[in-house]
Amino acid sequence: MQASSVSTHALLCPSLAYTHRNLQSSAFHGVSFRPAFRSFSHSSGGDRRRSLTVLAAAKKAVAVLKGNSNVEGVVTLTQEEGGPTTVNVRITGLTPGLHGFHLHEYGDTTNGCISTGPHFNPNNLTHGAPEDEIRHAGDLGNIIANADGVAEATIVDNQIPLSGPNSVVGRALVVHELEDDLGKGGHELSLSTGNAGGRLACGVVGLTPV
Ligand SMILES: [Cu+2]
Ligand SMILES: [Zn+2]
Repeated sequence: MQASSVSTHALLCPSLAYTHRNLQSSAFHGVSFRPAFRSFSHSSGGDRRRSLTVLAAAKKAVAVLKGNSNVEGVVTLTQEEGGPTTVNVRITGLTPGLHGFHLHEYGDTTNGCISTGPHFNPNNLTHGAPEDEIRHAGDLGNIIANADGVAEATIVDNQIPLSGPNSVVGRALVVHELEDDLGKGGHELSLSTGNAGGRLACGVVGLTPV
């Protein structure tokens, strides 16, 4: 359990993000996955067919972030069964610089972003950096807005699956006013929120066609 919760988290630059997405849709789905599925559906080995069917399952989700300011954005999450989740972020209207970016526990925006609750934390740990072993599952670190207030990022993380007991579907993504200190700022809020300030925009993660 502990070993599997060690994070593989990577922040790729935007140009790599597009390459990655193209590779996924052309090479992965078109060539690799579907022929494998089709060939086994003709075979009589029931168990082997079932395991390959699971391998072929991919999930995709999207969150549309809005708030009480002009900060807004769209975030897509994709996951091949058993693999990490790739999060593609584009948020506009930010002040230039770093902004905390998290998955919060609830997909509830009845009272704005406040009602999304605390960071998603199924293992009951303290706040940290995405690379840390001790972190909330929802700790996705910071995104960086450029001089135009636009933040684009691709985050790859293995603690925010789109299925199973710790699925983040139905929870919410939140972008913050300030930099997340990743638990190391020494502020009284560092170990719970990273002292990332107000919630500028949020959106519920919902399934979308792959
Ligand atoms: Cu947050
Ligand atoms: Zn946290």
